[in-house]
This record gives sequence, structure tokens and C-alpha cells, in this order.
Amino acid sequence: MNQEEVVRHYQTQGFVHVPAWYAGEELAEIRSAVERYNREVVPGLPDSDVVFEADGTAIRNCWRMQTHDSFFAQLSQSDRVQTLIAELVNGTPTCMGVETFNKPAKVGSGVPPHQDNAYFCQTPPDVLTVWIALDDVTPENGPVHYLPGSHTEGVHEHVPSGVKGNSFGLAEPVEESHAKAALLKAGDILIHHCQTIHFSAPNVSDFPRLGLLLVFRGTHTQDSPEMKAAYQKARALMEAGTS
Ligand SMILES: O=C(O)CCC(=O)C(=O)O
Repeated sequence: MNQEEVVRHYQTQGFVHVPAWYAGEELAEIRSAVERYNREVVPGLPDSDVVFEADGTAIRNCWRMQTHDSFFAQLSQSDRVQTLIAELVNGTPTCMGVETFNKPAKVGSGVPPHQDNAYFCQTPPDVLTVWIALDDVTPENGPVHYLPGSHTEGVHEHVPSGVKGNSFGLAEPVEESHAKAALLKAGDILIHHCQTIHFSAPNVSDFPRLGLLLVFRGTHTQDSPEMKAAYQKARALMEAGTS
């Protein structure tokens, strides 16, 4: 897939699948960096930067990995990635976060339908996620599903979801049958716009589905006071335990 096709697909659909972006030694190095991080860094993290599954043992998410480990800070700075996404964020990309959605075998929980910008609150919405598949993603192990074109509809109302690690979900149900499942090989990447509606099912299979995510915004984006107010309102509801 060439750059022009990446841009066209991203702009029309709100997401794009780029096969075999990482391979061979580079892919193996990223995998082993995540394994090292889980082993050596996670035990010392504050509660805010790691979420466990309901079994209390399996890791669901790691947040802000770029602040705890230089490997992940450097990965987000790679020229190849920056060149790929500059046109998509309409400017100079700056990394907002490096995180995992581990989706471990058997116990990996689902992610409710949401738009990332309900959390990020950025205007203009020139923000995206590069979702790196570190395992093959199959229909059984909880692929990300996207609603094509939903990035053009603004940010819908979000309410507390009750899901640890994904505290907000869309207030209204989505037509899940219209969604496209992103089935991937390890080393493929997905790039999604921060207003594309997406979700994933629990992993009930025997195989893990590890995703490493690099989140970028254009340096020109800013906090939107209106969106922040909506975010704070949803947080207040959550803290009051009304969902
Ligand atoms: O990896 C997943 O299952 C969901 C990812 C997600 O929600 C996100 O990228 O915001």
C-alpha cells in the first residue's frame, strides 16, 4: 500500500490497515521490549499506569510507557512512523502516549464502543493511533472493530462504562453489524482517527492478542474547553457511582 492509498483510506474510512509494517528482527525486538517491560517495569508502576484483568494477574493495559522506558519513547520518534503519519495529522506529529491493549488469552476483557477524542478532548481532531499487532488477530481473539466513516460525525455523548481501563463508552448503542473487524498478522499496523467509533470483544480463545499503541497529535491541536467540560461531567458521574 503506498502513501497515497494510506491517506485516501484513512481520510474516507477513518482507519487504515497497513500490512507488514514491522517484520523480522525489528518485530521480535518490539515484542521482547514489551515482555521485558511487563517483567521489569510493571511491578514498580503506580496504579494509574497499569490495569489488570478481573483475575488480578493478567495485564490489560499499560499507559504512558514512553515515560517509563526509553525504548518506547524512541519507537514513537522513528522517522519512518513520523513520515507515514504527518499528512494524517495535518502537521508535525507529537507523541501523546504509548500503551498496550494486551487482550490476554481467555481472560482478556472487551472494549465498549467509543471515540478516543472523548478522552483526548483535542481540537481540531488531528489525533490518531498507530495500533501495532504483536500477535495475529483473528475473529476469535478480540479484533478491533471500526465503524467506517464515523470519524466525520463529531464526538457523540459518552457516559461511564463501568469497564476498568475504558471508563467511557458511547451513550447510544451502535449498529455493530456495520462495523469492520480488523484481522491482522503480527507486524501489521492499523491507524485510526480519534473520532472513529471502535470497540472489541473479549478474548475467549486460547491465543493472546497483544496490541501496542502509539498515539500522536499534530503539534497545532489544543484542549477544547467544551469537550473537557463533557469529560469532567462524565468523570463526576463515574466517581458518584451512578453507572
Ligand atoms: O485494542 C483494543 O481492543 C481497543 C483499542 C482501543 O480502544 C483504542 O485504540 O482506543
